[in-house]
Amino acid sequence: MNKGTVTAFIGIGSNMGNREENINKAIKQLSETVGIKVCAVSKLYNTKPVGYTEQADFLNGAIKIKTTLTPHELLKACQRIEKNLKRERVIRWGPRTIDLDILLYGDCTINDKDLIIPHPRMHERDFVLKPLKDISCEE
Ligand code: GSY
Repeated sequence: MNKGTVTAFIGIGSNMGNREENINKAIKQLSETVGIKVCAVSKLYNTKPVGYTEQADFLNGAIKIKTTLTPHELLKACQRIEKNLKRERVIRWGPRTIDLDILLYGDCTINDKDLIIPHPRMHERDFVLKPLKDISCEE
């Protein structure tokens, strides 16, 4: 990618249906999105649900991308992929086929009604930090 390209990290998780397949489909759709190049994908970890605990275990990972999209364009792309994979918000913190969270976007900080970057709870979530560590040092 050319000038104006930013490195960003996305957290990914699923705890409904075929979790690994959902995650792989989401990564494929990310990589097929104009303006996004997937550079690294972490290992996937089976994790106990945090917050609302009466739900199935999650499979969690992290993805490093290079992107020419703005943070809000990237958010829209993630939301489109969640919708394609039939994510439904039945219970607020409840089960989901796929969850894509922008964790970091270059050295940007954003705090508006739609988007907070860095992700406000990433530092307290092992299911985010562990996969992020897998890929954070790769160039
Ligand atoms: O915020 C992401 C959705 N989520 C998760 C998750 O992805 N993994 C685990 N282990 N617990 C979670 N609780 C929520 S909400």
